Amino acid sequence: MADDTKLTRTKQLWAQSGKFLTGHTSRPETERLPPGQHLVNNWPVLDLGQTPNVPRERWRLDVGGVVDNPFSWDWATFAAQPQVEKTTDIHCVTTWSRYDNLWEGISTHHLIEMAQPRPEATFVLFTSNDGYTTNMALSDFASPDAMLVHSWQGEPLTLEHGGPVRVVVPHLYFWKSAKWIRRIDFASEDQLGFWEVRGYHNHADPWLEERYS
Ligand SMILES: Nc1nc2c(c(=O)[nH]1)N[C@H]1C(S)=C(S)[C@@H](COP(=O)(O)O)O[C@H]1N2
Ligand SMILES: [Mo]
Repeated sequence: MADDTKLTRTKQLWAQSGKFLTGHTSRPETERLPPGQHLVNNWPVLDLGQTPNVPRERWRLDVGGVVDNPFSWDWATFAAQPQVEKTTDIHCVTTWSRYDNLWEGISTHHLIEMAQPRPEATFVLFTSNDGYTTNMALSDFASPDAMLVHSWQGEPLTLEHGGPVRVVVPHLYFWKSAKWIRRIDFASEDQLGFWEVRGYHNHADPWLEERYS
């Protein structure tokens, strides 16, 4: 189609992902806790038990797959991208939720605009420095609240929570938010990640209790 320019494609993606924003912001405070969840004030640590210690000086992020502009960022290049701050809630499938987490980093909108995914790119696979993987639809990754973060509550993200840089996709259960992110691949086909092949739900919407498949 003549109007299938890169700009049109990107705009369509934003329009698709706008539905998440609408659902989120219109929810009243009394309905803030998803079904089956309880509120915590601490921030539990959950992972496979392998904490990869990659300092900022040696950190790299590779972005590739079916994109027009694959790239590899070091820390300085990542830090030079437009920075945003957002406050969002965490919902873990193990039933704890934590409100009002202040994140600082880059929006996934910006990363997607830099990478220029091709029209056939409809899925994203995340690979982390501990070998962990997780997957989602590109429309979920493009949610307006989704970020790659380096700071939490104004302090550098600690190693145990995925520092130097982790993914945060707050409208999905937290296992979809990869700690210690190493690479992001855009793909035309869905590839299940670590927990998704072990029976966790492929989509993971806490409001629909999409815990296990
Ligand atoms: N790289 C990596 N990312 C990961 C995990 C992991 O084991 N490795 N665990 C996931 C799970 S199951 C959860 S609940 C959250 C926990 O993040 P937190 O330890 O910062 O609370 O990280 C997710 N991201
Ligand atoms: Mo989890």
